[in-house]
Amino acid sequence: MAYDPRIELMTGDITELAVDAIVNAANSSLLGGGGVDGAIHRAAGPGLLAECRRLGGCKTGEAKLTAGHRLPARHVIHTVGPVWRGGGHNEEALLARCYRASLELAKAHGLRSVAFPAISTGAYGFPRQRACAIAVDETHRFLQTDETMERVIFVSFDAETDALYRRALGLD
Ligand code: AR6
Repeated sequence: MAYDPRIELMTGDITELAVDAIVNAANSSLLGGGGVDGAIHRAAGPGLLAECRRLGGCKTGEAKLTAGHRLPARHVIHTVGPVWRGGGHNEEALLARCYRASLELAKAHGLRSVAFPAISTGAYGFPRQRACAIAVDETHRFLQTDETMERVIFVSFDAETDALYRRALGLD
């Protein structure tokens, strides 16, 4: 697939990004956890947890929107990636659905810049290379018919993940 210039790569802490929305790799309770979820709640402050309590959780592959509270990002899109259970439990389709649902939710709210962490590749154990390829493929598919999104940023927390995104985007 041809490279879409609206897609950007960054390495670092997603909580520092001043974008319309950062995506949280949450769990179905939406009440916080470790990894990027913990970092987002710490940086956003207690108002985020209070707002999340009112959402009634979120199913795997779906997404919900909150304000960004004390984050530089205006909003947080909470999505729940699949736990990797060997690949035979619909994990790939569910991960693709996280990207699709997050982008559609952003679009529905008029948001034009969205930053994603590598959903499911930490505590949930999804193989990184496959996860990065799915993130890129699903985002390309969304952007093909979208005329409002301006920036989609894939944020890596380490150089290895950044290299996998570069490969998935055909940049190497
Ligand atoms: N900025 C960007 N990426 C980050 C950051 C950060 N500050 N911190 C971690 N990552 P994980 P999951 C990367 O485990 O696998 C939580 O407890 C990390 O290196 O955060 O979807 C939730 O509550 C990895 O590449 O999310 C759930 O219970 C990626 O973010 C569970 O973990 C995702 O790792 C979700 O697990």
